[in-house]
Amino acid sequence: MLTKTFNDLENFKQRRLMLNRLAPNAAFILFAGEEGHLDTFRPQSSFVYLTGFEEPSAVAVVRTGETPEFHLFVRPNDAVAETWDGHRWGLEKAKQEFGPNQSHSIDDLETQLPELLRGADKIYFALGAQVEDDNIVIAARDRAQQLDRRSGRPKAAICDPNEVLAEMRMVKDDLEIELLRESCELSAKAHIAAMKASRPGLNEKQILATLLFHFYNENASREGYCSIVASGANACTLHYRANRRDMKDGDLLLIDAGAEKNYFTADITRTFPVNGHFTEPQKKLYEAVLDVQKSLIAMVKPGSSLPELHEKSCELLTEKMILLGLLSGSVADNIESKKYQKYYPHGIGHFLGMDVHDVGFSKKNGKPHPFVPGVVITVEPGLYVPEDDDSAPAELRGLGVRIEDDVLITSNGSEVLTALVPKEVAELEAIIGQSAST
Ligand SMILES: [Mn+2]
Repeated sequence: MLTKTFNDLENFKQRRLMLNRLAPNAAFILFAGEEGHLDTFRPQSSFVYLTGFEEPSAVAVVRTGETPEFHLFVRPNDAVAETWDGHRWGLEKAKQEFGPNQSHSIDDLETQLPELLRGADKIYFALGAQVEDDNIVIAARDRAQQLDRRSGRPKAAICDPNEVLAEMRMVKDDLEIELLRESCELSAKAHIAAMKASRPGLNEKQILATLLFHFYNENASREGYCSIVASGANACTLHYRANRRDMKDGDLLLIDAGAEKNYFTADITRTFPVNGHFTEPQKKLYEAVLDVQKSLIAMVKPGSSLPELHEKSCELLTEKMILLGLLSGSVADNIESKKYQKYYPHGIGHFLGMDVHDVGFSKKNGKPHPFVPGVVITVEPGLYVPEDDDSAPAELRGLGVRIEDDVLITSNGSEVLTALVPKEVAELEAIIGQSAST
């Protein structure tokens, strides 16, 4: 049975009222999404953020203005369907439990929607996700204008809801931070367990199993994203997800995994030697990335920004690439020619929250958008040397290192929410393989 698991009604109500201030006289239309055949259902983040309702095939309409209204379209009770797919709140209970002014059957969406959109200056709806949903909303918008034709109103503009919702979701309040902290902590424990379990001869899949055991054993809802367990040269494939190679003695293992709980996800990466001992070249590369990651985390504070951090990461990593013999020439020339991208092809990080790549603005009007307290980002520099890169020192070929932590911007700096997971060489060497005999 679905329950209101992560919040009480008041929080959702406050969020809907906030829309009133940010977007007066508008209609927000949010679709929960549909249930797939084989996967577990997870409603769209902004839908849950505003409603707390967790069922598929639901639609929320929030009207702002002088008399704000909230309408919830849900699947009606159906004894047969519920025998197959489980409990539904149904119209009456949904109204009682989730506090809309009115609940409706989802079957009535097309007929009811035009009335709910009448008089709105703007309609906030994410076009382009499902063509059927697009058609329903566009037809309802046109019908609403016909109903109001005597007023001479033009058709309401359909706008991206993230113009407003990303602004809200980007800055986490105390409750959201508490939930995110919980996800980070349980993901951190799973990473530590994976380190302890690591040994040559295991398959990547077995390390994945360790991670998942600890996620679910701590009551996670699901993986926040497809976990990456990449040994040896697989670490150089940024989105490696086959996770099925036998790990060899002398390999590095890169794990990028985070659990979602209460609709907030962690995003953690660690890289360490499968057998518990860094070789000298592995250590050189690893410490280069670690050094850069620490310098960047020290820069995270109110007023700094993702573009600023990214630019600095390119500079610092390019310096390291030159020291490691991967590049020659000056830092400036290698940045100008983008040669550094061969070994550092991705961005320094992203916003984190209900989605792993959470909504938010890294720039506004072309300018870096400064962090404020409550924003959470990842800081994840990496260096990846392709196996077949003849221009790289032979000892570094086929090595990939990324180190990623989740960082909360606070009023006077930042706090690393994933600090529990070791990343110093000595700490890692002490912990890896600890439980390998059991
Ligand atoms: Mn990430």
